[in-house]
Amino acid sequence: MSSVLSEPLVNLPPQAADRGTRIVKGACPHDCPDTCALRITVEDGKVVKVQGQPEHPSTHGALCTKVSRYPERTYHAERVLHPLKRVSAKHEPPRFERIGWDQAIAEIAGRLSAIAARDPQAILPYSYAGTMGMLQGEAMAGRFFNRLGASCLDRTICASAGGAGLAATYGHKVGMHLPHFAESKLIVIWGSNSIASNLHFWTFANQAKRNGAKLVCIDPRKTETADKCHQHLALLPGTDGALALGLMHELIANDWLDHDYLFRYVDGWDELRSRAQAWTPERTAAECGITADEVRGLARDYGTLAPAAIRLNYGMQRVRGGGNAVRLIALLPCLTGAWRQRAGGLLLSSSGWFAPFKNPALERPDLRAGRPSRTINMSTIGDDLLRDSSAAFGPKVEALIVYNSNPVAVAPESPKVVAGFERGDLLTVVLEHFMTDTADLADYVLPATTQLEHLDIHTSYGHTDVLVNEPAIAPVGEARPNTEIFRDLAAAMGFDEPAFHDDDEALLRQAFRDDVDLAELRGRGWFKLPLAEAPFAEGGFPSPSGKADARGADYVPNYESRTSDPALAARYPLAMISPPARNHLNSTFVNVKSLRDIEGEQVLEMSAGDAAARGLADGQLVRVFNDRGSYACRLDVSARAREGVVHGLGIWWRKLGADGRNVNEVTHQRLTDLGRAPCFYDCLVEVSAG
Ligand SMILES: Nc1nc2c(c(=O)[nH]1)N[C@H]1C(S)=C(S)[C@@H](COP(=O)(O)OP(=O)(O)OC[C@H]3O[C@@H](n4cnc5c(=O)[nH]c(N)nc54)[C@H](O)[C@@H]3O)O[C@H]1N2
Ligand SMILES: Nc1nc2c(c(=O)[nH]1)N[C@H]1C(S)=C(S)[C@@H](COP(=O)(O)OP(=O)(O)OC[C@H]3O[C@@H](n4cnc5c(=O)[nH]c(N)nc54)[C@H](O)[C@@H]3O)O[C@H]1N2
Ligand SMILES: [Mo]
Repeated sequence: MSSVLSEPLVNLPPQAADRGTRIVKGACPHDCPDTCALRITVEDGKVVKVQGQPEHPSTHGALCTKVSRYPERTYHAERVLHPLKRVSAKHEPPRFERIGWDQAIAEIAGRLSAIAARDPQAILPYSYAGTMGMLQGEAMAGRFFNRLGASCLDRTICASAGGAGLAATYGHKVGMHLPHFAESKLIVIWGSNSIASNLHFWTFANQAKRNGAKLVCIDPRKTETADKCHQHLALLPGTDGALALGLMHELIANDWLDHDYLFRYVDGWDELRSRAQAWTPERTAAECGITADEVRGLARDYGTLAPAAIRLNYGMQRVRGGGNAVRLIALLPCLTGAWRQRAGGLLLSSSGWFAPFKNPALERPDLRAGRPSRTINMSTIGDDLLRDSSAAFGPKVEALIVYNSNPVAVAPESPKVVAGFERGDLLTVVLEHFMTDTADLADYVLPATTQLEHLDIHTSYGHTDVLVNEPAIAPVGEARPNTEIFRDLAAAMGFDEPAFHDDDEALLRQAFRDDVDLAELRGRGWFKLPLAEAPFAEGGFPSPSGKADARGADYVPNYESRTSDPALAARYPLAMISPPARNHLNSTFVNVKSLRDIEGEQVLEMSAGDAAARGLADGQLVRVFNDRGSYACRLDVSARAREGVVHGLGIWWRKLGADGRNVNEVTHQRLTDLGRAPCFYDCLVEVSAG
């Protein structure tokens, strides 16, 4: 075995006769705020180890359990290694035959061309963040669908309520810089299980804790993060906006306000102040299902400890009022002037910091050439696949091209999603690594490369570095990068614009404007954006007025709760949330055995009181149900659950569930107040013996 080769060789393409040991610079592709820099060890053409880059500041040499198992996923015995064509009917158990790439591309291009000749808007792309890479995400796919004139997809399934709330308040998705949390004196971890889903933030929070900071966790579930905080407020799901108003009430009553900051840098303060004055600690406590003393205590900490930082995360915006809740919480640091210090303020997403550096033409919207672009919301795919053509809706969806997503498992209200995917007249093409629930319902499955096999470039929504991912190995089997598959389809459909001849190296060069130094990026593995330390110390928000906007922000209660719909709550008294399981990444990794073994099986956490009231025992099989559907899982009677709230930890592949279903069987497709996002955690259910 030869020794580890030094830096300059990292950019060499993987060779077929790849001998010796190489270290390759990579980036974690997953939908997670951490976007870690990877150090990939390749021996004789095979990846033997994936580690965190020790030199990358936030990765700091450490990876989560999931991604350190990346080789197990890439070399998994069940990887899809060649194109597959369906030979069974959609409603029958899936059977596929192996076909060659030429046949697959020719047949798919032929069928898409025939549909496009009638109306290209009957074709819909469906993708999310299976990889967050800019190239294997939308760079070439966007060009293809723009040139085709296909329907557009509104990518709302995760973060668009919070994103819209943040943008309505600050003008963009911007916030504190990650490392500065280490210097805070109070950190409020709000709607986030950081230890499970934002581990590299937790490192900084822990540093602050060791330096004497107080940590408070606001989460209906007593998570592993709550265990490690000084205080945990277990509010009812969807009541965060009320809590924010209750805190404002106390900040006003005790004059813990930065009047100068409010006067200079906030629009609509008078209106917000009068709204907040109606939210006494008692009223707030009643709405949130906590005590008035908890409201007062948190307000005192927030008003008197400095610098005070809030780590908001997307867990709290998956409810009807998610957008307004984010607006109200994002205004808290404007009331106290916490923004004046770099270790004060708030972070929900840092993704807006990248916007001025990106090339807006990468996906070539000009190729649409003025043709109409009907937009379909990915969160209502269940309803939309079942719709006929109409003047309001436009053409019926006849073809669906799915990549970087597993909608049959992750989209709300699965009974409708499955019925849509089972339509005999729907052409479904799925680009995948594995036979997911969605691939099982495809007409064609095309094998895609994993992050170890392709080039990519990454931004982040939790830090502010650009990362490169160099290919470490040649594609496994006949897998091709998404970019190549869309180039092949474009060629077969006769799209001959130069944009379709750009290879991945060319795409990488086009991803950013000139102010990102590609030599530095590829030499070191990452590029740090040049940004101000305390971005809003003197206002300067990226909003039209430069001020934070408080106008119209108000509490919006859930669709489904005991106060907003008492009749429904009488039949389905339990509020169900379905947050991520620590060892899965959405529905990714569920099929990696070592990780699935840690999670065991699909469980529902319930408090001892709620279990006793239903005569249910720990470990038994139960049925979770409402008017939309039901699924079976194992009951975990747990101190992590408060009374009245149950947790269906997600997101399992349906086919690995006890009865072939998962949590989304009971979630609904109604949308949030802002951002047209799903309300996964705004959901009432009942539970009985299975
Ligand atoms: N291990 C792991 N990491 C992940 C993921 C994963 O599946 N597994 N998913 C990734 C993705 S896609 C995302 S979007 C990110 C961020 O994803 P987030 O959704 O922020 O993930 P969590 O940190 O689990 O935060 C959810 C937390 O919010 C809590 N919560 C639920 N409802 C409410 C509510 O109404 N109010 C409040 N205050 N809290 C509530 C849940 O109990 C849970 O602990 O995480 C990413 N990281
Ligand atoms: N009930 C409930 N439902 C939820 C959530 C919840 O908390 N509760 N969370 C929601 C959230 S926050 C999100 S972000 C969504 C996530 O939904 P999705 O974005 O669909 O995420 P995954 O389920 O991880 O599926 C991603 C798929 O992309 C594939 N993939 C990865 N890399 C590549 C690649 O390079 N090429 C191709 N072709 N495929 C690739 C993976 O194999 C995987 O099957 O789910 C949402 N659904
Ligand atoms: Mo997400």
